[in-house]
Amino acid sequence: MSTPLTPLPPGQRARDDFPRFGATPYAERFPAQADRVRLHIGGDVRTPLTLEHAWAELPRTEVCADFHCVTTWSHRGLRWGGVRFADVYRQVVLPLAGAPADATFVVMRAQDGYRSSLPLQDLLADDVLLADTLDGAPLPIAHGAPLRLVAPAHYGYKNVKHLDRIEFRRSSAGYRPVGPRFMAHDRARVASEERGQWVPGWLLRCLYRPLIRPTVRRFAHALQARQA
Ligand SMILES: Nc1nc2c(c(=O)[nH]1)N[C@H]1C(S)=C(S)[C@@H](COP(=O)(O)O)O[C@H]1N2
Ligand SMILES: [Mo]
Repeated sequence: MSTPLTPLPPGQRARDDFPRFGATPYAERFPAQADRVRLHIGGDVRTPLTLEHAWAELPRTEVCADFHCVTTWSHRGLRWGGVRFADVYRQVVLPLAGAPADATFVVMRAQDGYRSSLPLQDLLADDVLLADTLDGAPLPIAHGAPLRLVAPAHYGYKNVKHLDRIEFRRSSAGYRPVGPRFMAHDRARVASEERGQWVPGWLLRCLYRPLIRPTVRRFAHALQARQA
């Protein structure tokens, strides 16, 4: 047994591997463009733009963090590399796209059609990264190539892989989260067990746990089939 680190958040159990995982309809979907960053900035901004070549000019950093899936598995000690969300916001989104200060509802969309949202305030935290490397190597397809959000304080479902587009919006009107509404918490903070809405966290733990094994298997098979 290795020495336990800090205790895991409520209801979480450590697993040694870091599986490819997600909402089941996305298991068989893959990014069309996986080897270079191309990020659209839109929503209620003055000038929508695409961040592509300028990506390489942004200040890079690393974040070491545990990863917590809402279905109760956690994988400890990942090392992500990329650019802080806050740096992209301050150096690109505010000055070049002209995001208004009240556009605080942020939608993130992925190449596989997946999407999630977070309040801007949560995304500006110091440990939130737009990551393009994992443990020193380019982000693999399994974990979100070419670019993913890493927000360690929030459940995995907010950590959008294959990130394609970020929208800064004045309101959530017209936005529909992936899956049933009870599964989508606005913030989904791990420490306060915000797994979903209306249904308590302890009940969601019980509902989600049996789904882990079949989901891991389905995502692994889909990746093998794609690579075969
Ligand atoms: N594009 C995309 N991003 C996604 C998902 C997905 O299905 N598609 N699933 C989310 C969920 S529920 C989890 S737990 C994590 C899993 O990340 P991993 O595959 O790197 O373990 O990705 C999140 N981001
Ligand atoms: Mo998840």
